[in-house]
Amino acid sequence: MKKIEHLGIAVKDLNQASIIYEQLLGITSYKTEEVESEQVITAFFKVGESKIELLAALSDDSAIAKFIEKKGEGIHHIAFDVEDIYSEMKKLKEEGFILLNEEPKKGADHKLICFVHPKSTHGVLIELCQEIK
Ligand code: CMX
Repeated sequence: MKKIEHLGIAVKDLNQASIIYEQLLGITSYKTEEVESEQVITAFFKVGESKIELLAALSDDSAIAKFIEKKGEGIHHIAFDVEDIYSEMKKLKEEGFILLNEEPKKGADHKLICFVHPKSTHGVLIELCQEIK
């Protein structure tokens, strides 16, 4: 794992939350992107080397809708930048971590991603992400 790539924050209303985060961080979002496969719309903010990803649900089936219903708005996941997602997934699986995808899938912001179940990481949803070059 190279570094924390971003923190994902689940929000109810992306526009309202973006305004607040623009005020807080003193910058504007550099990208808004829908990820159809995850049923989310995202807004990204760059803070130094790190990023904040605001996530809002596009449907009631979305993981974000379920998360907000159960826990309310807040930090949803921590994403780590990895050099080689395939070898990282293989290593974590062998070590007993519960991966939520058998294969990496395409996520927002030009990334291949894989999630690790919060039950195997003391209650924190972890995302592995590798830049698609
Ligand atoms: N962080 C910590 N715990 C979480 C969580 C999260 N983000 N989401 C769910 N949980 C907890 C639930 O509260 C529940 O805990 P308890 O058993 O103590 O009540 C437990 O995980 C439920 O696990 P589950 O029944 O296996 O599954 P859920 O239907 O609640 O789904 C999860 C949880 C993580 C498997 C699902 O949300 C998932 O597959 N996530 C990966 C995909 C995703 O999150 N996509 C949206 C972001 C996409 C993007 O970043 O672009």
